[in-house]
Amino acid sequence: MVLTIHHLGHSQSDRCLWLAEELGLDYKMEKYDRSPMLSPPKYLALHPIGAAPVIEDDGLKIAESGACLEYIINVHGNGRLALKPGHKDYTEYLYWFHFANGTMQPAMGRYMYVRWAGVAEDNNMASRAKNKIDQVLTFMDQRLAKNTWLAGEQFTAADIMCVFSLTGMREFSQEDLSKYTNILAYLQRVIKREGYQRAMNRGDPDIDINTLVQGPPPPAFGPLRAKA
Ligand SMILES: N[C@@H](CCC(=O)N[C@@H](CS)C(=O)NCC(=O)O)C(=O)O
Repeated sequence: MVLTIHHLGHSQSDRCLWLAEELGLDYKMEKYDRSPMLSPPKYLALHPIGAAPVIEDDGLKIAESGACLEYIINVHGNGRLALKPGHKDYTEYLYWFHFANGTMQPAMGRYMYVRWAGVAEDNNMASRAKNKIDQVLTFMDQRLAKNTWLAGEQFTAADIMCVFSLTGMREFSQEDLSKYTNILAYLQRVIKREGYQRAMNRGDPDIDINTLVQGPPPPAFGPLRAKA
């Protein structure tokens, strides 16, 4: 059975598609639309947590982006796009790979909920959440001022892990990236990659990626727009 990527539209499962395209893998995509914001029943039935991504391979079912990426790299990619112990940028690779879901995505998510709850900006909880995002983005911007990719000179799976928070996630939490010029330049490098373009065209052809990589907040995901 060929590797199957269960892709929920406008979601973190674009990481799996992007990785598979960068590695040139033969894979099958099953596409699910959000309903209206969260996973539809068919996606919920895939896994007890019901969140994207979920992949299937050889009778195995795997969830969590980080686990899916490591699995694909090790089982299908011959270790490509990961840096190994002994490589000079190994620890940077590890750091940025885990920074994505360990620090950045939770920071974006916390502020998203603060916004959705309509908490006043001077509220202690809101300002803490906002400060954490500023800290995260400033740190990443400084890293990208001196490095082409997050781990260093080489494009790696650490980039694949982090980019969603800067692109797709901003349809749900409208961060303004205008002052982070190094992040914006980095995103231009990302969208020029053929693997990224193939993944987005296959997985989310309705997304205009150019609007998601500009500084000003992009339009909200459809149902959120309708609510506003
Ligand atoms: N840490 C998880 C997060 C997964 C997650 O929350 N995915 C979102 C999409 S970006 C989702 O499936 N949301 C719909 C839902 O939970 O119903 C991972 O990286 O796999």
